[in-house]
Amino acid sequence: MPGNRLSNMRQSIIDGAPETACSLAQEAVAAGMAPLEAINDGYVLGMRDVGEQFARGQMFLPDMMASAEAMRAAMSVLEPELRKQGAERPTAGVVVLGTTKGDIHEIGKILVGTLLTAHGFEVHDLGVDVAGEKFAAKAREVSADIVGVSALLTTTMRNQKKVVEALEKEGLRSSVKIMVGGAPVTRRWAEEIGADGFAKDAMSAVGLAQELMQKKLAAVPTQT
Ligand code: B12
Repeated sequence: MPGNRLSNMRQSIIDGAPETACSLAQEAVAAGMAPLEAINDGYVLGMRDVGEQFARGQMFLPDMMASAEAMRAAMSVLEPELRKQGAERPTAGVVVLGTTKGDIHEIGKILVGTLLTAHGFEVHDLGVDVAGEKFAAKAREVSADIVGVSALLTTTMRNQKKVVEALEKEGLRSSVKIMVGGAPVTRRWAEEIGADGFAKDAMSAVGLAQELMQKKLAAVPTQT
C-alpha cells in the first residue's frame, strides 16, 4: 500500500533507522514506485519533522545524525535509479555544485546534484565546507555554465555572497550563472547577493538550471 509505505519511510527517518529506510527503498523500487515520489513524499517529510523537533528541543544532535544516516541509506538505493533516467542524454550544461564554507549539510545538495544529472547535466560536486575560491577554480577548470551553492545555516548563507565575489574576482561572472538554495535561502536573498536564481527544492533547481542555460545561450552571439 503506497500510503503506508510513504508513512513508514517518513517514520524510518524520524527513528534514525538506516536498515529500515534502505529496505523500504528497495521494496519501493521493486514495486515500481517513482524514486522521486519516495524521496519527496516519504523520506524528506521525515527530515522536515526531525528539523522541527530539533528546533523545539525535542531531539538532539545524535538523533539528527542518525536521521541523516537513515536518509543516506535510502538515497544509496534511490540515487542510482534517478541517475539511470539521465544516462543517455546529451549534456544539458556543466554545473559546479557545493555547500558553502563552514557548512557540512549535504543531503539537499546531493539530491539537487542527482536530479540535475538525471536531467542530463554534467555535475561536479565539490562536497561540503567549500570556499569561494575553490568554486571559482573548479568553474574555470571545467568551463562551468552554472555554479550552484547550498547553505543550510543562517550563519553560512553569507558565504554564498563570497562565492559570487570569488567568481567576479576570477573574471568569470559574465560566463557563469549562479544559483543558490538551502532551507534558509530565499529569492530575495539571491537577489541581494547578486545571484541569478534561487530554487526551493531539487526539482525546481532542475527547472531553474534549464532556464539559466537558455538565458546563457541567448546571450551568446551566434557564429556565422
Ligand atoms: C540532517 C541535518 C543535520 C545533519 C547533516 C548531515 C548531512 N550529512 O548533511 C547534521 C547532524 C550533521 C547537522 C549538523 C548541524 N545542524 Co543541522 N539539520 C539537519 C536537518 C534536520 C535536515 C537537513 C536536510 O538534510 N534536509 C533534507 C534536504 C532534502 O532538504 P534541504 O537540505 O533543505 O535541501 C533542499 C532545498 O533546500 C534545496 N537546496 C538545497 N541545496 C541547494 C542548492 C541549490 C543550488 C539549489 C538551487 C537548491 C538547493 O533543494 C534540496 C532538495 O529538495 C535540518 C532541518 C531542516 N528542516 O532543514 C537541520 C538544521 C539545518 N541544522 C541546524 C543546526 C543548528 C545544525 C548544527 C549547528 C547543530 C549543532 N549544534 O552542532 C550543526 C551544524 C554543522 C555545520 N557546521 O554545518 C539548524 C539550522 C538553524 C539555522 N537557522 O541556522 C536546522 C534548521 C535545524 C533546526 N530547526 O534548528 N544537521
